[in-house]
Formats: sequence, structure tokens, C-alpha cells
Amino acid sequence: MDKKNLIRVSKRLSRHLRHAPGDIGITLTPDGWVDVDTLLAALRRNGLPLTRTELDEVVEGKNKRRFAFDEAGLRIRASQGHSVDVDLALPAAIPPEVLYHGTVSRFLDAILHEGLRPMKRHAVHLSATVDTARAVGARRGVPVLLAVDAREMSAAGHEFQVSANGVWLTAAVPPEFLRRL
Ligand code: HQG
Repeated sequence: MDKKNLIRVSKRLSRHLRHAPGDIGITLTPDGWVDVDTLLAALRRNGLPLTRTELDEVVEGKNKRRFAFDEAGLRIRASQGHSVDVDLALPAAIPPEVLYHGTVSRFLDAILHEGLRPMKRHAVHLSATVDTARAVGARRGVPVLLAVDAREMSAAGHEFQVSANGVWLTAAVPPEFLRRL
């Protein structure tokens, strides 16, 4: 599959595995999985015929590894980023000293005032590196970078999880744990 197609399929999968499974008539399990065969049939019915090999290519590809198969390779789910009600049942994890968040200046006042909130998603997404945070912020404009005192937050009782593709998740970040870089 060429790059353009990989991106197109990846966007479609994001839409249905994170936000709108009902649009193609699939239902996710409470922890976000759907049978691969069910997904491929539903995509085919909705104008996106895709082989299992092509799906493998999207999942294993050099992108962010947004999707993962279960151990048997029979089911697939998005690793993070959902707006539909799923509980990925990820174990709690102790974060590194500092995590990073990339945003844009128009959100800065609100964020420094009320902290980071998950907005439409289930959790606030934090990055392990400044470079990743910069890329996340750059999706919306000139990136503004924030450091999160994650270890301190964790010691204060805030729970963190890390997704299968290395994104750090937490319910919210109170402003006292945030600094502008
Ligand atoms: C901002 C992509 C005002 C927040 C990326 C962000 C990431 C606030 C936006 C993943 C706020 C939410 C997530 C507050 C937060 N007031 N604005 N209190 N708290 N915000 O897309 O972190 O391609 O839901 O700064 O790579 O940008 O989908 O979160 O700008 O990993 O796989 O509200 O999405 O991954 O936006 O990105 P998002 P995000 P995928």
C-alpha cells in the first residue's frame, strides 16, 4: 500500500475504533476490541475493501502504532485516543520524573488556570519526549510545550497508565504540576 493509502486507512480505522463504531455497524467490547473478520466485513460493506494483509501493514507500519491485535491476532483495538466509552484496562504505571504536553498558545491561559483536561477523549495524553510533544502541538499550530511533574503527581495519588504505543495517560493534570518550557 502506498503512503497515501496507509494514511487514509489509518484515519478510517481511528474513526471507527475510537469514535464511531456504529457508523459501520460494529460494536466494541467494553475494553475496545472487535473481531478482525467482523471489522473487515463491515469496512467492505462501507466502501473500504481491505485484505488482512493490508490491515497487518497498517497496524505494523511505521506510523504511531495506533492499533494493536490481541495475542491470537483475532481481534483489534485502538491503543488510545477513544471518545467512545471503553475501559482499556491498562495497569497503573509509575511515570518518569517529567512528561511533556504539546499544545498551542490559544489554549495556554485556560490550561495554566484549570490544568490539562481530557476534552473529548478519555484521558489527557502526555508524551515521554519533548520531540513527540512538539509534534502533537504542531497539529494545531505553532507548538507550545509544557512539562508535567509526573512523578510528583503520581506520588500525590494521581494514576497514570501507558498505552501499548507508549502514550502516557492520566485523568487530568492540575495546574500546580505544570510548567511552561
Ligand atoms: C487542549 C494524537 C483548553 C490540549 C496525538 C489539546 C496525541 C485544553 C486539546 C493524541 C485544556 C485536546 C492526543 C484546557 C487541554 N483548556 N484546552 N483546560 N486541556 N487542552 O486531540 O493531546 O493521531 O484531544 O492541549 O499524537 O492534542 O490521534 O489531545 O490541544 O497522542 O493517534 O485541548 O492525539 O494522536 O486535543 O492529542 P486532543 P492532544 P492520534
